[in-house]
This record gives sequence, structure tokens and C-alpha cells, in this order.
Amino acid sequence: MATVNAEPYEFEFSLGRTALVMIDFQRDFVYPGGFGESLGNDTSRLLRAVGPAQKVLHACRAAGMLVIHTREGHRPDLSDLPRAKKERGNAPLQIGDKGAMGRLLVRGEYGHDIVDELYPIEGEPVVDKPGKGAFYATDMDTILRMRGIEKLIFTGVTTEVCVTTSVREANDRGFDSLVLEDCTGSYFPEFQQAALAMVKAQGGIFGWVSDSARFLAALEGARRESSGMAAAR
Ligand code: C5J
Repeated sequence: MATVNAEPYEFEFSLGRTALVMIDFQRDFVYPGGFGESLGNDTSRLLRAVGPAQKVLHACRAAGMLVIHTREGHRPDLSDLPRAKKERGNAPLQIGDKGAMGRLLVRGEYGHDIVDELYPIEGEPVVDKPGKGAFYATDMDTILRMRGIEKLIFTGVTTEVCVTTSVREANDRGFDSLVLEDCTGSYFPEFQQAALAMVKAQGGIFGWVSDSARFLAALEGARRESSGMAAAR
């Protein structure tokens, strides 16, 4: 068992029952020329989360934890894109229109895919989702339950939209969620703070919040403990 120093109190997890969830680290959100920028956002605020998330990703892979990635996007014929989502924002470019990295938020396009630094490797499930939440209209819940997962470590973008929508969905399905603050990003600093405050309010009404340094320290402790136990056998 590993214990992470977190708010509102310590978060305990075991390697075999915990998954790292990487929400929507797609070029369309993180880089200029994608969907995020088409809505008038400064993408550099999201790029800051990539370095810390990469450290966590490598450590979780080394520890043998399940890593699961999500991507927000739509079928090329846009048959799964609700009118309300397409028209919302009244922006000059809409989902499905051609941008600098291909058609915005369309599966198979360069911009829709995950940034190189965090690219999935063989065996890591990638969940394509048409909505904000990782569980809506996806097989996320099935994949987690088939592996006996009970606890989720959340990273990703954007904090107040797809990350915390997924945390709320996970909460209602009985999972415990820990959000790593510096591995998440928002285009709006005030929303970053507010979204994380909401997760941990009222004794952790949706989950826990910590950061990459505190999580990595706990993971290292768990790894040392399990290799010590293996050596003693
Ligand atoms: C948004 C997301 N912000 N992944 N998507 O539209 O947070």
C-alpha cells in the first residue's frame, strides 16, 4: 500500500488496483493551431502540465501500473457530434473544420492525437470519447472493472472541463480519484484553482488533490517496499 500526502487527507492506493488516467493530452488542446486556440485560448498554459505528467507517466509504467489515455473527438462524418456542441462558442472555426493540424477534433487527424512526449505505448488503452467525461459513451468503465481497478490518478487537460467532468463521473461509479495539480492545466488560472478546490471541498466530495512530487515520493516508497518484500521471500 502506498500513501500520498494529499488534500483533504492522505490518499492510499495499491499498485495493482490503481490506474493512471491521462485525459486529452491532444495536440488540438496543447499546441497552437488546434481546437483550443481556435476558441481564442492561450495554449502555453496547458503545455506546462506536459513535463510533470511525463515524469509521472514514466514512473507509473516502471511500477507496472495500468495507464489509460483518453482523446476527445468525433467520427470523420461527424455523425456523433451533437448540433449543440458544434455550434457552441460561435467561433470562426468549428469542430470538423480544417485547422493547421488537420480537421479540428476529428479522429485520425494529426491534431486529434496525443502529444509525442506522452504518446501511448503498446498495451495502454486509448479511450476515444465524444463528450467531456471519460465514461460517457465509452468503454472506460468496463476496461477499469475488468482489471479490478478501484482508484484513479488523474492528469490531463483541461482541468475544469474534461478532467473534473471525468472525476465526477468516476466518483458516481464508485472509484476514488486523486488529481495531480501540476499535471493538469487550464487556459484560465482562476478556473484551475476553482476546479481543484471543488474536488477536495467538503472532506473530498469528489476526490483528493496532490502534486507530482508527492505522488512520485509515495510511488517510490511503494516500489521499495514491494522489492524488499520480494527479496525477503
Ligand atoms: C475542452 C477538454 N476543453 N479536453 N475539452 O473542450 O477539456
